[in-house]
Amino acid sequence: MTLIDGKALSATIKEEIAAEVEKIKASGNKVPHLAAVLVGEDPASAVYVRNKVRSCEKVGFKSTLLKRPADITEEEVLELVHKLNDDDDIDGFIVQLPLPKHINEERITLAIDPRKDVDGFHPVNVGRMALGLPCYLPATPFGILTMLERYGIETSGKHAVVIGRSNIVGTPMSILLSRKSKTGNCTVTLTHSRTKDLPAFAREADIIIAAIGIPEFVKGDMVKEGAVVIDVGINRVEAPDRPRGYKLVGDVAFDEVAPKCSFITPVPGGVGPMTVTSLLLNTLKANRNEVYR
Ligand code: L34
Repeated sequence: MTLIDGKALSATIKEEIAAEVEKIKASGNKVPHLAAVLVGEDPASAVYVRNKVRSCEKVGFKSTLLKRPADITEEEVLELVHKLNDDDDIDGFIVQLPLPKHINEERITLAIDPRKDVDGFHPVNVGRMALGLPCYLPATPFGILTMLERYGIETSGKHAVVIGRSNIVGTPMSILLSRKSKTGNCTVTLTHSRTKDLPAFAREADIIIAAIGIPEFVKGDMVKEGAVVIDVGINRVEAPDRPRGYKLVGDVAFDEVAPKCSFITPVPGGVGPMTVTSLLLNTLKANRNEVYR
């Protein structure tokens, strides 16, 4: 069993990005600038955005964090988005999700200029992704593809079972793995909460992408010997003995599943850091106008 070290891989890619930033500087061009909008006090979102800002600093990007209170109106968020769209110094920006319930996430996402949508959440980027056109790939699926590629994991002809159909992970992952491309060419089964006998599908998988948001949902008896298991879940479960009062648990029952796997990602230190690094890669693309020319 090989543990896919997302933290270490992410550090390696950040060094590569930092080297690119040095080249950009040396040629007298503007360094990449990422802005992040964080609304409200969701503690997990605060951690994720902090990791994004720190990673920008690490690679030499400029970053701007726009923190707003939970009671901000939808109109005010839209105004902020328009400002960021129009700000020539900013190459790309994200609005961290989830947003408070009174704000329509769809409306906010649609307001983002696709050219600055480094999350790849705007329908223009989602459509381009589905057609295999140049686009910003959503960061989590992008990070997963990068892990598969860098660990030399063959995907062509494999049966991938995606568990969960969210807009930001399950759905794009199923499309990307099935595409005719380097880390694609899989036969994909997309399973979800209404799937009948989901474990039977999981047992047939060469590659499992667990992104259903239920702690330790994937048990040992749901995994075939030699399978590749990518755990996208980051669930906070109460743990009074831990300093923070909680621990992070994936969507995979790691201790049961790991011994059966050829490759598996841990939580934390797996997909999470790769999500952050992929956002940096998208911002670099934005800075270079690689997607929209
Ligand atoms: N707009 N909203 C927008 N873009 C995104 O790409 C995200 N996502 C998801 C939630 N909402 C979003 C993230 O940023 C999930 N996500 C994310 C980012 C970073 C990490 C996990 C999820 C991460 O850094 N995880 C670390 C430690 C987490 C911790 O200590 O709590 C890990 O090792 O998994």
